[in-house]
Amino acid sequence: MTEVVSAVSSGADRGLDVEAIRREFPALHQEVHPGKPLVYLDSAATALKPQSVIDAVVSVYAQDCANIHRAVHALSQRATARYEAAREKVVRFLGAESREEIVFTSGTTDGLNLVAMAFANPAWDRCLGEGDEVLVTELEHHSDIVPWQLLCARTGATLRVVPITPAGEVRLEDFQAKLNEHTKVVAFAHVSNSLGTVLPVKAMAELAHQVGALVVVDGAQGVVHARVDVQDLGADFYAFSGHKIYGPTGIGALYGKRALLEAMPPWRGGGDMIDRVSFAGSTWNDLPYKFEAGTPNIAGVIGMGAAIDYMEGLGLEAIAAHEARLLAYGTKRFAELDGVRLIGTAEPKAGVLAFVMDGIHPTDAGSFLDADGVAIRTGHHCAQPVMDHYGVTGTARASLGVYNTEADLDALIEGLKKVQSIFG
Ligand code: C6P
Repeated sequence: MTEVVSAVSSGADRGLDVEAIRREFPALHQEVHPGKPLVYLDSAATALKPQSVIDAVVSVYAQDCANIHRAVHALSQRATARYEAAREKVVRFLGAESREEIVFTSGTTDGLNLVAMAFANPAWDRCLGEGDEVLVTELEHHSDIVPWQLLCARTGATLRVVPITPAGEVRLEDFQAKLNEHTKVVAFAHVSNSLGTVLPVKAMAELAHQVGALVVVDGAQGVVHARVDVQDLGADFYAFSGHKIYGPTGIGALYGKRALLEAMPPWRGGGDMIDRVSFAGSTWNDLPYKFEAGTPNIAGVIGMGAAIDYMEGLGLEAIAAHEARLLAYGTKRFAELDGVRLIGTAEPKAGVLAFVMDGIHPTDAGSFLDADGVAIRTGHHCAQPVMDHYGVTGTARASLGVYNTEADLDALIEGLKKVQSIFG
């Protein structure tokens, strides 16, 4: 924690001391090829981990290695206390009302599937049927499309899609035009991973609630780029992943309004989620354990708690301001390049710079950049409908994290110039 605070300068704008931050991320300090130090511009795929997160995970296995909620011995008590303390951190991080509203999952995908499958369960009075509609937007990640397709296939409900504009925005009038009394669920990203678009979540939630629909927000990219307050946003459900917020992979959390989670049937059965089991039938544990069947990712939860401490130590507003500055700088530098088109120019936008190059396949661009140590992602970014919208099979995507600098973006631009010269 002391280290984290030291990475915040004492300036009035709480600007970040990025050099101090960089020292906290061991993965940054390597040559990926001889003489080529890593320039990491792929944080939207997964963020690098600070030493405090790594230490938290290691300490679980090194000292507090026990199962939780099960034993009276000291190790189990310590592990349980750390696990539940992490839940309190998520409550605060998302602005939830209580710990009952935070379910640990394996990530955003898992959380979205949990919610979608509840709408297919006849044990819930909100179970969908023929004539009901689920509304998503055209910019969704596959994790926020396919679970809803599976739901519709099971229930006979219809999936409808809000189109995006050429800039990659979701206009409120287009969203409203798709809402009607049959809309039972709307699901959309807080921030698009393939375009960077920040969606007007609060206004969309208000419109959806006017027709009685529930609002499910895919927060995988949202929690990284701004302070989230699920109550203010009006989200009924909000899912995110630990690995995007500088925490471990394979862990995440789902926020759900308490009354909804109370009424929803459990998704998976197993240990810890029950109250009483007999062959005559079983009853369920209290929230949130009803949705946490089996031994969870204990070290992951505790590591994610450390990641929240890390981000809050730096200041979520300071992180957002740093990324906004870098995004503006990167966007300006891209304008220098002929034959390169940014895909996704929404207002407002988060730290994603996706692009296509005339006559150069994104994978080739990515490979040549990698040879210079510059890590970006290429492909469809698990958002094939977005690629269809722009008539491309894929894009190259640079995405920003708290440890990035102007120099990283300069390395990207110089690398792209070199790629262009190689391809003539
Ligand atoms: N996007 C990217 O490179 P999981 O895999 O469950 O942690 O997160 C899925 C997911 C859902 N929604 C959005 C908006 C996302 O960005 C992601 C993950 C990564 O863009 C990996 S595909």
